[in-house]
Amino acid sequence: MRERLEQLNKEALEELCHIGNSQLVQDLRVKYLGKKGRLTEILRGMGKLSAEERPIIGQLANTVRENIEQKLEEVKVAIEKKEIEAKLQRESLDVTLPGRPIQVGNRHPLTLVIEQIEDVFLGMGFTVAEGFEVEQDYYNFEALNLPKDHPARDMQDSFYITEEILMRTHTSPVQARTMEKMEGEVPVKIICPGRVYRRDNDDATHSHVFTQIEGLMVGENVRMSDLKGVLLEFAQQMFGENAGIRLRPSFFPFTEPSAEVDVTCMCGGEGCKICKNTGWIEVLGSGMVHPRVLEMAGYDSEKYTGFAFGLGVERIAMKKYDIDDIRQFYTNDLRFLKQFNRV
Ligand code: 2NL
Repeated sequence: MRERLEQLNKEALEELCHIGNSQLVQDLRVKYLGKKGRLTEILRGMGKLSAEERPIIGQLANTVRENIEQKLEEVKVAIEKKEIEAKLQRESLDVTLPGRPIQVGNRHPLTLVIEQIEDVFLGMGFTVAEGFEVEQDYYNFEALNLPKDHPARDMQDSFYITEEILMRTHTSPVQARTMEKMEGEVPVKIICPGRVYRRDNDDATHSHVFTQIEGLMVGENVRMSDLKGVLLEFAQQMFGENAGIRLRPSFFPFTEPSAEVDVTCMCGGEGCKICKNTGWIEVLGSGMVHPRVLEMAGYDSEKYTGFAFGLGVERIAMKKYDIDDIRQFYTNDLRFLKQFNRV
């Protein structure tokens, strides 16, 4: 038995000298010292020993166990050290390399212009109202004095979803709904930005989807002069304090009287490519809200009046940033979009 223990001691130490990874260390621990290991197997024979021999062999067994354990620990530490060194070598990292830049997005040019326009009107006490892009025929046309047989409906060929539901052709339905919700309360002072849809063949100056901002003010004694004052303030904040406005008679089914509004060009009226040498840029359509529109929305048109206007955001953005094709706004070309990083 003594010999077997000594043999085991020798064999174990020998085998431990030749292993190369930490999993094998664990395997050898099981093989020699485990519950079903070689040492346990030998010690099973203890019962047959005499009373004198037993403590001596017991002590020897303990020594063998300690030897093997110590060697296991030594080998384990050495292997782990080697493994860490190899890993560090493999994963060598140059901490002096510059980091990868994080791509930061920027606002879309249309968003920049919308926000700028919103700021101007918020400053004059208007609030921003938004609504549905898929609308009922009633709010898109009927409530705006465009009955079913109205010829102006042909002018705005629309995307219909059903007989009664369509993609809105302007943001006016937001204003009609807002008035209806206010139940005759005044003042109404809102601007409504949003996407609108018209059946059109896309080209450099036409897009079947575009962005509109409409404004509406309803109250007692709201006059054409209020419209002029608000729009002049808007023109000066957008295009410079020397900007002026010019109103030309026009027609819209939802306003009476109606006017197109021109703003003096950034060239200062000298004449340039942008204003085609006229000194003026056509910026928006406007007018006094048609009494029938007020009545349909629940306002007494004998007591209250209102003005309204509508502008196309793309047209303004194209002039502001000298963009020559409206489709640029909707094709998501990063080379285009990234140019508005800091404007
Ligand atoms: C244009 C002209 C305009 C309006 C929009 C409006 C809305 C209500 C009542 C009356 Cl609820 N009018 N909106 C009025 C005049 C012109 O838009 O050229 N837009 C691009």
